[in-house]
Amino acid sequence: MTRYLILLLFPAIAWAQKDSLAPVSLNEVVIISQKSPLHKAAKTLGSVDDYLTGTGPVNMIRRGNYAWEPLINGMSSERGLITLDGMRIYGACTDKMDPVTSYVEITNLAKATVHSGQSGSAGGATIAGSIDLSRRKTGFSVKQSGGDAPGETSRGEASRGGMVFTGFETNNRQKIAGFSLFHSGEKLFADVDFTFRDAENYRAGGKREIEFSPFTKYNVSVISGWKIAEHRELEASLIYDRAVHVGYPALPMDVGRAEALMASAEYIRHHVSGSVDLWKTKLYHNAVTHIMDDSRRPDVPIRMDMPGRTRTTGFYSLLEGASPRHSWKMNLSGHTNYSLAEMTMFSNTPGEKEMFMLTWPGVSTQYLDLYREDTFHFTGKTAVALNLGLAAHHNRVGNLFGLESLRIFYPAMSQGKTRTLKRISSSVQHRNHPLTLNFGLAYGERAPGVSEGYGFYLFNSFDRFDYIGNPDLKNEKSAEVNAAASFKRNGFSVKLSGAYFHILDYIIGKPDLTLSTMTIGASGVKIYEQLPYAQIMSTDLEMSYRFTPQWSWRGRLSYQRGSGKGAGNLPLMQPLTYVSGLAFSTGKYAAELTLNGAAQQKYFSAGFGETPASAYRVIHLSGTAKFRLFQLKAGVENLLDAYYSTYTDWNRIPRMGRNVFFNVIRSF
Ligand SMILES: [Cu+2]
Repeated sequence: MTRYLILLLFPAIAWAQKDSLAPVSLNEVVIISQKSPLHKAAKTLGSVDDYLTGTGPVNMIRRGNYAWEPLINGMSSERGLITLDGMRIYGACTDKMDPVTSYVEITNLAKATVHSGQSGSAGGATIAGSIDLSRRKTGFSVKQSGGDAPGETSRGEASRGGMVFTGFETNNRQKIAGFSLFHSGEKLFADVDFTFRDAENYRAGGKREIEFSPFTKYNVSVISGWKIAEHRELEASLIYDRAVHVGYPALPMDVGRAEALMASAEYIRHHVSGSVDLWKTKLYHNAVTHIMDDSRRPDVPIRMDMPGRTRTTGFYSLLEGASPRHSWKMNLSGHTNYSLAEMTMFSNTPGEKEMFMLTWPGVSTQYLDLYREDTFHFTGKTAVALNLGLAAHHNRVGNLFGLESLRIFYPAMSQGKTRTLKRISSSVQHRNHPLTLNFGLAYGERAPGVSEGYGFYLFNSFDRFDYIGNPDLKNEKSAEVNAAASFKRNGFSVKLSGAYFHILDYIIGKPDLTLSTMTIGASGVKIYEQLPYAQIMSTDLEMSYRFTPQWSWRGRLSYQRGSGKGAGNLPLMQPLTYVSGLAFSTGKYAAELTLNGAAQQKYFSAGFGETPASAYRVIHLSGTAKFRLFQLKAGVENLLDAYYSTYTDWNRIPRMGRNVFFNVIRSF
């Protein structure tokens, strides 16, 4: 039990403890399921964003207190990949106010798996890496021992249960409430959950109120499985998420409504043949609506409405097999997406006509992908993994008005464009207890995102430029080297890891002085262009030590550096950041004292509007107690009420000041 607990307390080192047929890639797993509230020193009822912050190479860009944008290895969403059980979802905001992670709740998820670089390309082309969110499900109950399907419990007969939870946070008066219920039978299982959150404006250090920072969120999900026959299952999942009145204090606009409906159906077969263990085929559809406006802002030069929406339909079919010395995976996947965003500007002069533009001109994306992964176990100690992927990518501007608008800048532009995207990666792992060494080489490509290719006057409030897409962009290509070494003995563990990306035809906005702005007050217009190359280095040192069965310490140092040929430093690169936490836990009680901080940011991108983020230090304190009827988690974040902002805070908007929180969970 204690060993299990420690494992969950330090998800960062959990990868080293898997059995010898585990994948060679350096993935990191965050356990999100609320079933074991002692598992993490952070808030049990924290947001998905709270859970993802600081997991492996993931950091979160903050534009307010809601819907943070994951950065993987210092690269923002166009270069990364976020999937929900393999499902692709496109955010519907031209300003990245709705990353995929904002449309799920902690009750929907069991875990999040973070892959760095090409090791995360099983779900499609990526450069930075991927985050795969896994649905939480109770699964079937099994009579015979040795259940073989993932997600199955070892319960003997049908069972029912659930939990109710509630939470409160003093700083922004956030109220959290919800429940989850499950039924688990031999032939049928079902999980239902609901979560509600409502928060007012938060206060930065010194009780300074940050205006336009409230949010309200509702989320409901259902997942159910039916065992058609031995080793054959059908599974269906539905998530509906709705956020209203979400404030983005770092941006000039807020969100009236952000809504997503995500549905999928899956056929799963185990023990297909002697060499094939698993065959899964999924069909899915999701629809995202994002209603952005400035109706709540008192003083704006011009009123704007900017709604956006995306629709995505897709599938995947995955085969997995293993023999004693070889395991493999093959995935055929595809999706089609439609993205449309518009902007209407209402003049303050009476009688003057409003102006209408398509900021995403009805762009459709068709994507088909074949992926193969092989892991060879040469000896008990050495394993080699090889991944290959090939994708066809097609974009088409569906709206003629939008196409004509873009043709003002690109008269010869055709309506559609097809690309092929290749990727390959190899890695070697050598385990010789207590030491594990990893080394990998990889190459990958990505297509420009919808904004980069076809965006029309998208205002970036960080550098205050209007951005125009470029349909002639070439694929961005990344060559990657990664290495890790870890040592683990007698309760002590240390892991040093690093990745280096050499990115060719790096896509970035560059000022075009001949163009005039659309947004009032904008500094100019930037067109997406490509640098010959850019370089990003990401490093991480993690340590933990268990002094006694009750007391343990963990520490972490992270650092990133990025620069582009002819463009100086890249934006959003992590200065030296540290975490040091002292934890105490018994089966019944747990407590942790954490110090988080960073040195001053030395290398920043003035061209992107960055100013050097200052050094800071914050202390958090939390505790958990397990009673007979319920579990209580309480704590104080930012104990000393520091006023600070970090390199991921958009426009250097300050973070939350002192915050006392309570989480109560009752399982039954
Ligand atoms: Cu938006």
